[in-house]
Amino acid sequence: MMFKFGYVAVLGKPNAGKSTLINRLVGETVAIVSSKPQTTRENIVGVVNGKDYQIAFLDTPGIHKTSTYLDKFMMKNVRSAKSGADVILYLIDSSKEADEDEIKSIEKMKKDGLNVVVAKSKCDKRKKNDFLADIEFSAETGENLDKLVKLLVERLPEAEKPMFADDEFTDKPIKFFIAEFLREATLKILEQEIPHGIAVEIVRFKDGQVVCVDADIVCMKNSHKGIIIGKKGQTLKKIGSMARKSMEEFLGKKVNLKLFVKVEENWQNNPNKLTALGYN
Ligand SMILES: Nc1nc2c(ncn2[C@@H]2O[C@H](COP(=O)(O)OP(=O)(O)OP(=O)(O)O)[C@@H](O)[C@H]2O)c(=O)[nH]1
Ligand SMILES: [Mg+2]
Repeated sequence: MMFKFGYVAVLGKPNAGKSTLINRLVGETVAIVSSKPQTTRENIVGVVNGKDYQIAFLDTPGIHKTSTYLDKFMMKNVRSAKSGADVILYLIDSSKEADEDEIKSIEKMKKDGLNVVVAKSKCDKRKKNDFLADIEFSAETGENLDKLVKLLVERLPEAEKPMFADDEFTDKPIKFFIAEFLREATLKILEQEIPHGIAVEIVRFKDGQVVCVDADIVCMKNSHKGIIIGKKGQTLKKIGSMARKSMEEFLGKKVNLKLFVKVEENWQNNPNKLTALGYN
């Protein structure tokens, strides 16, 4: 039997379950997950290996209307994933009602001749959603994941050999994950709009028996800084300890994490700052 390899771009609205699906299939954390929309900010590759196939999934930011430069950066990522992929896996959240605009945009992709598989995610929490998808699945319970992979493999082009080595499961460097684990902790611990205004900058990363990480949490306003730090520094301490645990699990080593909170008004619209943060 011929080997198959291809890129599958996973698209959908914010919070549709794209990152959760990819993590589950890869078996590693390649993308942070939270209950808040717009968690993923850029494309991340997650590699899944089978006996006669290799799939390079592209996790993408959730599709949303743009207002800041950061939003524009995020949607540029979606467009590039969409145009570079062999297959598009479009996720519809079946725990929510169907959305007319979304259905129209799926029809347009098909009309444009794109190789689209439409899947309803979160079928463990299914609501009345009449949209007829190719398949439904749950990344939480694992229902239909094998069928979903089979469906995708059928659509992949043939290839001589895998593109990624056995032990290579992503395209991002370690420092990226370190920053993302810290951002994930802020998304989980902070409320409302504050986490959306946060970026993380790794100021120092020193590998050794113990890994030393100094990181800046960049936020939009002085009032946000106060909330992030919390009474007697309690909130920042919680964020740090959650992030450190994820980092230690990922690296398999102890981590010494030092956090600083900085205010950088309107960084989401500052091209230089965005470049410095890696959003370029
Ligand atoms: N019940 C249930 N919840 C799920 C499932 N998949 C994901 N979730 C939850 O849905 C929320 C969003 O998941 P993400 O994987 O971050 O969604 P996303 O599409 O990557 O979101 P963005 O990065 O913001 O675009 C999280 O709270 C997940 O735990 C599922 O199969 N069942
Ligand atoms: Mg995501």
